[in-house]
Amino acid sequence: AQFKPQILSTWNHGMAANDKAWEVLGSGGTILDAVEQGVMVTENDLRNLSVGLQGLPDREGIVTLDASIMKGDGSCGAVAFVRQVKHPISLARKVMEKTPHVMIVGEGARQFALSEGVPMEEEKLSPNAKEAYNRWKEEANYQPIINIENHDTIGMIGLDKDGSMAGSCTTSGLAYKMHGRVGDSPIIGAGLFVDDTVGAATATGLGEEVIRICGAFLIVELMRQGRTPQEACEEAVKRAVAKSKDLDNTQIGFLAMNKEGSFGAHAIRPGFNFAQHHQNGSELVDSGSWFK
Ligand code: SD4
Repeated sequence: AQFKPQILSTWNHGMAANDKAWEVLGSGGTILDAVEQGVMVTENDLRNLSVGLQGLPDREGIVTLDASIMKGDGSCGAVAFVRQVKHPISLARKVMEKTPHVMIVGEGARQFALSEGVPMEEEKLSPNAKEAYNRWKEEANYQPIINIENHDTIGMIGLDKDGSMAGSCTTSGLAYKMHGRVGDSPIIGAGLFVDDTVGAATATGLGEEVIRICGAFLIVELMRQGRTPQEACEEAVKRAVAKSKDLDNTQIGFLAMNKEGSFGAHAIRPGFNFAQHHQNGSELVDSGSWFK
């Protein structure tokens, strides 16, 4: 069968990431290479304060990163609560390909990164992150904030012309989180899930609320049962709204596609968008939402 290649990723920084992923696919890379190298663009983007080492720190002023990667055949890898690693997505891929494990966290993940010789950086807040952190310290009483405007994790899902699928998700997590806090992004089935007999899904927003409902897995299972990607995302949002512990302060966005190349997205509140790249070009699409 002939499949329609497509790359989707969360938020407008997904446009640049998708361009890269598309280029990788076009030059003979696998779909796994595409979703890895695509989000590496965002991990390198100094303007993004929610992905990569330039992201906002935890409440101790330390940047800790989470990432996961998954192939449609069920292979997956993740790192969480890792410091100093420039490309957590590549480290997640190494966990998948070079270890018998799925997830390595914290100092163990940093040690693994050192042993693999991946690019690392001295710990130092980026100028933007430092300024924001100092402002937060003055005002926040050490309380993690749940800023519904301030989510820009990248989750990317893709399909190639042979019907292979893969996904990636990478983040510095919630700004000013407690030290050691891990969100949904590195948790397979929460922030990311891919099964290339069915489809793929990824999530952004308040990770606690995504984990609670196994968001990405839920969406893929709903698609397996016959829902369209759009219906599946809407059902997952409904579920998240019903189970939310703090609906007034929660934003979540889900993004999904199935093997036929149909796609969908939905969020709790307005403002979520995603980038789409397919054979006819690329665009930024606004999702619908539970609250209007
Ligand atoms: C987390 N889901 O750590 C991430 C945050 C996020 O855009 O999506 N930020 O909970």
